[in-house]
Amino acid sequence: MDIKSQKKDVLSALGLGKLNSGTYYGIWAETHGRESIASISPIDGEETAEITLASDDDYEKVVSAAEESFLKWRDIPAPKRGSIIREIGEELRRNKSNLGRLLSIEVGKTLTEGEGEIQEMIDVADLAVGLSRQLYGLEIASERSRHRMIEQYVPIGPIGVITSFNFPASVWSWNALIAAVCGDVVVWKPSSKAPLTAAAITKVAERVIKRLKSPEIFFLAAGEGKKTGNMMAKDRRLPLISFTGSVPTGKRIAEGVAGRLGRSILELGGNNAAVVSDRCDLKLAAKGVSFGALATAGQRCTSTRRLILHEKVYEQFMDRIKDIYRRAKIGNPLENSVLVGPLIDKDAVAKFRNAIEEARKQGGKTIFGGTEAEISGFEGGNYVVPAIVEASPDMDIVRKETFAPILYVFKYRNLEEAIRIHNSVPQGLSSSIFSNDLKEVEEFTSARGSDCGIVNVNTATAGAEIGGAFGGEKETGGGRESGSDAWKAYMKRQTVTINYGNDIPLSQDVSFPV
Ligand code: UN1
Repeated sequence: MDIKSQKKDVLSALGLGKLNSGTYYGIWAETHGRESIASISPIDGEETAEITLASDDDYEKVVSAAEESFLKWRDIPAPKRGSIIREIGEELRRNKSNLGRLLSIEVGKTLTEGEGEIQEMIDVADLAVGLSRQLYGLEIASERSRHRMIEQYVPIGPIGVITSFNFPASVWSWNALIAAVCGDVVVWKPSSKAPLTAAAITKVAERVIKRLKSPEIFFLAAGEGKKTGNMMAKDRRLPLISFTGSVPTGKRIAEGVAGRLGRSILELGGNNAAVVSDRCDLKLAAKGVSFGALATAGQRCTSTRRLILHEKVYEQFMDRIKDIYRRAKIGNPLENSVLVGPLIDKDAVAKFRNAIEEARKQGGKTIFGGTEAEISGFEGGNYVVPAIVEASPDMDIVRKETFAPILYVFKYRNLEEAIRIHNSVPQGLSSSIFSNDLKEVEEFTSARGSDCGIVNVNTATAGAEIGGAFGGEKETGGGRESGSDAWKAYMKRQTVTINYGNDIPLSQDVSFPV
């Protein structure tokens, strides 16, 4: 089927049309008379459909409705909230293939990655359902007689979630589905580069909510990027803002939130490296490094951007990597044989080219790719040939995250040097070591090793499971989302002291003789 027909099919299967509303607050705002943005597929450079932008007035309606709904939603016992999320998970399961296809069309992922992202949402839904019966606090021994001291977690309010184009579905779910079982409702501002996926997901959730007559939980305000982002950052009615995106935008959002002493969860850029030791399974490492560097055409925050390679295996390993790169088919990501789809837009292609040029000026040598790719039948798409650049770790361009498939390679002699190079960038999201040497593995995963939030051994920097807490250190922003105890960030922690005696004994033996 050609891409035009696929677009048509998938839109109708998901209840979307050529013009869709980008504002949902229990009802969808009218599309008539509103400004709109187009969802342009990077596969062919053609519009798939349009979404109306949420105006200031729409935003107000969304946040007011969210405030009201929060009061109802937080009153529902958490396990019952979980059972509503379970139904949403089921509805996602039923729509997995269409949602995955729409996502691939909208952002250019391969179909397996598009569907994988919907699977990630389903996994988060399952996790959230279990969690809904496990939102536990503590009891702490009180020093005062007939006093009981407990720590409990209560819902925090309507929260704001701002997502990026590269994971337009799952990152929302890491926040939204977990926050929902915690008793929060969610105002979502999706990336202006992926608004259709957001509308489709909101529709899936809406169906379940209406069928179960639940209070509204998931709100949508697909407003103009910077403006709506800033409004949310400054909005006191949203006690928590979770932002995923670039470091500069993250700083702006964090400042806005901090200005009102709100809370933020930041998941910003990565500059992830893989250390490949001379004591590893080179075949496995080559697979891991190339998946990390090529998946989503290098547009993951977990993409492998730097390869720190032991000098003894340098030639051998590079031959393997180049061979994989040569064989990796670039093109229409809806075709099964394709491994590398397009970049999100023309601007991303320009940034890719600039980075290659900068690297050259700074002394780097491109030994593979680095050019634009023409794909016959898809001339309007944004295709590039993934690049491998021999570089030096202190080059300025290497210290920056370029959201494109560029792999910088350096040589190292001993692990200490590898770790030094590894930790020398401002970002701290994900990392990998490929080694079968216990001492090296332990060193890399110790406090003296990787300084990232995510540390992998013999597996790729990209492709984290949802069960772990996801996020990174340094300029990556310090937030944690999805698994482990990340749920605590979506709740207020309260220390509760209950005196059931007949007097008021004071702590620290303070006396107050009245
Ligand atoms: C992102 O790029 O923002 O670990 C998230 C991974 C995916 C998530 C990436 N599960 O690569």
